[in-house]
Amino acid sequence: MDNLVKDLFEVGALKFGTFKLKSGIESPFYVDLRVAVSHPRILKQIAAAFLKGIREHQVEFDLICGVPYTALPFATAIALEGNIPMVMCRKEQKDHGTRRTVEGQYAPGSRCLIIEDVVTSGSSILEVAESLVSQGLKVTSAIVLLDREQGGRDVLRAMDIELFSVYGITGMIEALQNMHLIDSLKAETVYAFLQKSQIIPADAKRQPSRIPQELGSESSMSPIRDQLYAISRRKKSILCVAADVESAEELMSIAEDVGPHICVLKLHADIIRDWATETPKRLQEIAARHDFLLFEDRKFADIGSTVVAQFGSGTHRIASWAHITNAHALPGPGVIDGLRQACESSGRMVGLLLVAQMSSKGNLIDGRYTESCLRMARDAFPFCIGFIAQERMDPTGKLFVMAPGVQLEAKGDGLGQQYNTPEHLLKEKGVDFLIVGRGIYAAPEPWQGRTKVQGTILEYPSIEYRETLF
Ligand code: S5P
Repeated sequence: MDNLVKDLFEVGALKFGTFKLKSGIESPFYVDLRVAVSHPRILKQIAAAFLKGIREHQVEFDLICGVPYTALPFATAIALEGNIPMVMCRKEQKDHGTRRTVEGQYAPGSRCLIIEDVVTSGSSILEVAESLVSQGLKVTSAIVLLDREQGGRDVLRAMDIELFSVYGITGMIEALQNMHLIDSLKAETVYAFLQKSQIIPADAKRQPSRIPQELGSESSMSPIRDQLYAISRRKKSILCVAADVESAEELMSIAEDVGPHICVLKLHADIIRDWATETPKRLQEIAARHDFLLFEDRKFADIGSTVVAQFGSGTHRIASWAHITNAHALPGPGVIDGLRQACESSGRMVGLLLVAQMSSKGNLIDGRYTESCLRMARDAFPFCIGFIAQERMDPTGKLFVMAPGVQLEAKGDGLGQQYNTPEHLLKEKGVDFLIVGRGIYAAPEPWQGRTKVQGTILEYPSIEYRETLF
């Protein structure tokens, strides 16, 4: 086994130094197993190492599937060496022909072992597992050549997938040290890095959300998401206030009142009877002064070409001022493509949230629809940055959840709205941000000499409040 580690090191598949990862984080080591395809001898060794791991762990399965792209040749080599049937999972769904996402022949209910090259968060394995399961296969385990030991195993376990590994990074570092290929200083730097870059073990639905500790550590490819997280940390706020009022003056007045306490102000521009050209400018000025983002809750739900116009033109010209907007996934990915195109034309970046669940009683969204939203949102990251939903969606935490239907008392409004308490949504459901409308701007009592809005808002949890709670 050590021969393989040595060979990987020598062909540059394992590098030590300072490397900027896609996420922006600097890592003291870099793993690039793609180079293995240029060395048939190494590819053969990799297949043998996987087969040994599979035997040793007594993994039970009927067929294998590699995570595209790097693990595809690995899976092929394992299939050949071990005489094991294989299926292939598409990274992109074809939009012609069979529309299958899994290629190959298999009996429904067959157990599929996922093959991966490197695991960090486990999200790539989860995506493949979702495709396989949607096509009638069972997925209960995955095996990886190198586990970076940053918490991916726990993420997968929370989703009922057992992860086996041929190497853990710690064992690999020890082997390299024993062969005098790296010195102890390098090894220590890697250990220190691993310690500080753990992904929160996510029991997907029940863990408290990641905002307090993690939002800072993980820079993303989405400037809007980064901006939101930065505001959230600066102001210790997880609140989005929904200002569903009918006049521009009322809207401005709520924005001024809640401004210091929120990270997002959500509005329905089409409710405002006197919307004017300067309304968005005034909102932008208040948002900049109080440091919050503007979220137009337009819930786009039409074909791509129509949403291009709805988003960019018309009375509200949403793409020209909103920081965040949302859409239903119902029309398919075209709705996202349309919104993205309108953004590109306007030259402004807007973050999109998909409505994956609703708070209203009797809504028609079911589990399969929500799963499809998750897939669509992942495909659309970093344009799509999260969800409107009632519970945590993405166990890796890359896509956040804003939950509406929040009041201090869990009841309804007589028109189908169902309220949950902040504690329930944060603690039990693991959502990231709370959307509160009437619970704040229509609260009954003024409080200690403040306006009703200012008084009530302080009763909702901040990041600090939540840290003491959990
Ligand atoms: O499922 C949903 C999705 C949304 S965006 N349920 C909701 O209530 N909303 C919005 O959140 C709704 O349009 C309203 O603006 C806000 C909730 O307001 P509240 O007054 O009931 O807190």
